Amino acid sequence: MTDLRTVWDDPTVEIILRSTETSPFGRKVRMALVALGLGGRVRLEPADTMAETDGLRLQNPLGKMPCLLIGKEAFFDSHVILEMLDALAGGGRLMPRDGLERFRVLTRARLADGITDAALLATYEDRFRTPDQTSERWLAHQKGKITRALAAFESDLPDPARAELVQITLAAALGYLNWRRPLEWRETHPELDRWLQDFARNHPCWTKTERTQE
Ligand SMILES: N[C@@H](CCC(=O)N[C@@H](CS)C(=O)NCC(=O)O)C(=O)O
Repeated sequence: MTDLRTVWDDPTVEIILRSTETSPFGRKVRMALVALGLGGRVRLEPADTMAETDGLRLQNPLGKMPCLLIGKEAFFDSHVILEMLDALAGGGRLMPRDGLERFRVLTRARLADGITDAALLATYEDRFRTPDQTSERWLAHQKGKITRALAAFESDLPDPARAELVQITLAAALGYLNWRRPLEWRETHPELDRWLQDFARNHPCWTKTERTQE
């Protein structure tokens, strides 16, 4: 069996993260790399998910980023990559190693991912449909998911002093909401808004992964 650490430490193996700076799922990976001190090993190579000629579609047949290339091998999606980074950091750094708490954390992280998924679908509705094709019903359906998930986090906030799986995933989701604005959430969820400010203040992984382009 190939040892992950051995491959990661092999300087002849190139490690590339296919992601734009603007991808919220890519930002999860970039935040985790910074939080775990693993970023130096990885080169960021933007991907164009709309371009047929972009090698991303060969690397990940779904054509989605982020996609982590270790030599010629591709690993996706963001959750799998965060599991890999946690393992590289010795395990138990981003998520509990085992026990019921592990599955609680994984579920909370999927809830936060669901905010981003719904926000992306709302964004794509704009991008892929002409104004007369836009389904307000579909947009309301996605906004309902976001609103319910935000309420769940507002009433049970993760510890902002830690940069672990749930916090990183939630911060990436909220950052994306702040950018794309499928709905206004900050005034209606003041605790969560404060939570993001605390997280941002506490962890350089937030500022170091802010997008430098629109
Ligand atoms: N579940 C995936 C979602 C990835 C995803 O949806 N990425 C978006 C960009 S943030 C994408 O590549 N969209 C292009 C497409 O769906 O064709 C993950 O966690 O990595």
